[in-house]
Amino acid sequence: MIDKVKSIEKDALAQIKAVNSKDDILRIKGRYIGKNGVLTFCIKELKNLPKEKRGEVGRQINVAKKSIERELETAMRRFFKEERENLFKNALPLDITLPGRRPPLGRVHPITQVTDEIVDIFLGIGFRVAGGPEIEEDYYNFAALNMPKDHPARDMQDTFYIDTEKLLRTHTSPVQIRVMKNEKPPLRVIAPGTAYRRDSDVSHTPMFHQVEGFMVDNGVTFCHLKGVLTVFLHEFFGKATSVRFRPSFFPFTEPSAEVDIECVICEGKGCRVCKWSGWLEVLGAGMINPTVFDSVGYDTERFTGFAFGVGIERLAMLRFGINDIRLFFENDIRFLSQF
Ligand code: 2NL
Repeated sequence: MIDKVKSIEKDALAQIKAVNSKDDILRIKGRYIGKNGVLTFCIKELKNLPKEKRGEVGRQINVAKKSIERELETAMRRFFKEERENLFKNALPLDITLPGRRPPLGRVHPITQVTDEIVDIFLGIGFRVAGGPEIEEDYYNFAALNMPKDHPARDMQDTFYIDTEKLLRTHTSPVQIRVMKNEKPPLRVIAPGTAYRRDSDVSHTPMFHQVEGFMVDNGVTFCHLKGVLTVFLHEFFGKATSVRFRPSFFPFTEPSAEVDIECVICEGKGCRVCKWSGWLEVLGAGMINPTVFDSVGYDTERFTGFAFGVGIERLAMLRFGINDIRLFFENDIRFLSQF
């Protein structure tokens, strides 16, 4: 029996040496140590041997089984190794120095970039930011700003009405009225945001963006207005840009002014953008009309203030050299990805 086991082991090891595939290995495994394998059969035969022989034969079977298993394992490893090497041999050459493919990244919209820049400048000179609803009441948008019911600025032509009470705000002034009604001077506040007017051509869109601002305290004068707005324009367009104030009219300010900068396109020499004047209008401003202070309950003997409004699209067009306002809202990725 011992000799039989040894000869089985010898046969198995010889066959393992000669294998050509993983399937060969699996077949040999089945033939010798599988459920119906010859060595497995020997184990079953042990019980037919005399008791004193069983130990020795059993040990011999174990030795044979171990060595067959070890050789099967080694042969299997050889095939795995070859397989892995062939995988690399047949693969396309890999250039690990090639640059990666960048995932497309979003950008901050140019209107948002310019808004953030304006807000940063005013934060730097002591103003804070306020916000409010875009659906407004007639009172906050018009009445409190000295615009009586028959005022042309309230005309159906310019305003999107929702019903007789509610409308889309036509400027961000109502935000400032709400702040004044809720708080006491001294106040320095800006209100950046979206506004709506029934208007659409190369220089107007039905939705547009504004930053309005105001300062109210005891003793605020037109000098403060000029100083603050000049600092703002010098920060935004550069210190070398000349600034001028012209008399104007707004129902909510008295006196009122429009503010021009030297044309940033032609440096004041005259071009199509400045209509050959050398100047560009960029701001409206004025001393807050006492009737507005009456609306919010401020003592006009104690307090004065200035207010201003700036259109963001206009500043963004000048900053980036864009000639059609509608480009900002078409959301063409070829346009937006340039900023
Ligand atoms: C313009 C003109 C302006 C204001 C806005 C304002 C707000 C309150 C009271 C008084 Cl609550 N005035 N805002 C004042 C003057 C001009 O904007 O042309 N904006 C683009």
